[in-house]
Amino acid sequence: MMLLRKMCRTSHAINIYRTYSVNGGKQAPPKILITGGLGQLGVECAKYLRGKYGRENVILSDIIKPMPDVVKDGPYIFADILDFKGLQKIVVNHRVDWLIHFSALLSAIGEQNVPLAVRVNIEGMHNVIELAKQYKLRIFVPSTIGAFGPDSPRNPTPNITVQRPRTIYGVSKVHAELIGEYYFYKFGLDFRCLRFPGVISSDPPGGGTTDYAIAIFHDLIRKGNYECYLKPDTRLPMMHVRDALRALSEFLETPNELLNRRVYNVTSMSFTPEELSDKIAKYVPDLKITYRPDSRQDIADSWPQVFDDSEARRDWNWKPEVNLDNLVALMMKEVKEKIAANGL
Ligand code: AKB
Repeated sequence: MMLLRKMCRTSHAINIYRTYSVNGGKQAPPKILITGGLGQLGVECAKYLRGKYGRENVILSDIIKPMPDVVKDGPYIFADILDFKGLQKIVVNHRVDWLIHFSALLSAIGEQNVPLAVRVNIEGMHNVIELAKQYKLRIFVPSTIGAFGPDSPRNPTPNITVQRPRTIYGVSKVHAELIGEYYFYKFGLDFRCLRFPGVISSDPPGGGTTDYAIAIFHDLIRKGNYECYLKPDTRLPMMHVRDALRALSEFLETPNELLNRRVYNVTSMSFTPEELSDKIAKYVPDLKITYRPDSRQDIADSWPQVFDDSEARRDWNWKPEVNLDNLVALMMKEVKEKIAANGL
């Protein structure tokens, strides 16, 4: 049985105000609300956490009408992160304890609609952080390698360094990191944040710069060729979704007293489009890759190449499991299954 201590650390005092006991203990497992549930991570995250805490304890939410298989998996509700009262109602009615806030426009799509990115990524963050403070929720917000910029050291990029991103996505994520830390120190909010590298899953890409590493599998499996929007030698940190969800879950369960920070870098590997396609060639021998760099190249050139996650390894034992070889094997299998199931 694992005891999860939720501590309230204010600028004046430290006091424990809630203890969770999961995996069959005396107290109930946390009730978890996931926002932006139909983005890249939501559905898989809900599956993962339902396996741990029970089907009914993880509520997936979004403003989009879900496919029938999403609803079959467990509770799904409408939640608009720009509607504060609506969010209050959900937290009260469903007795939410933990909030996982995935709603965000990613880097490339954010550049195409800056006002919308400001609303969703910044105003939305204001709502959920205030909500978490009011109802004493543990709140997880993902950040990203995109929270760094051309002035940051790129190889490796440490946990604490210069952050001057040049995308609205990056600016909104630095804002999220800072306001979360501020609420932790000022109000004792249990804010937790991981800076993810490019997360690779079989779901089709969703407007990110690292998404070539997803699209390449879909196109090569379906057509045998892929036109890459990044140069062949563009090195970026990456992680399979399985590692990303395990990192999120282990981090959320870590007792507060072990955390020296509220924001940690995590990663699994770094590779270039050329290195990735060389590995895929073992499965698709006559593949054809062409390169036509576009505006996403400038974004990638301002991001970390190798991410230093030594602080996460030290403080809460983070250890990736999926390397480049496993990643390619997993993706070949998972994308083929997805295409067969959905005809994507
Ligand atoms: C993106 O490319 O925008 C995201 C990210 C690295 O945060 N995948």
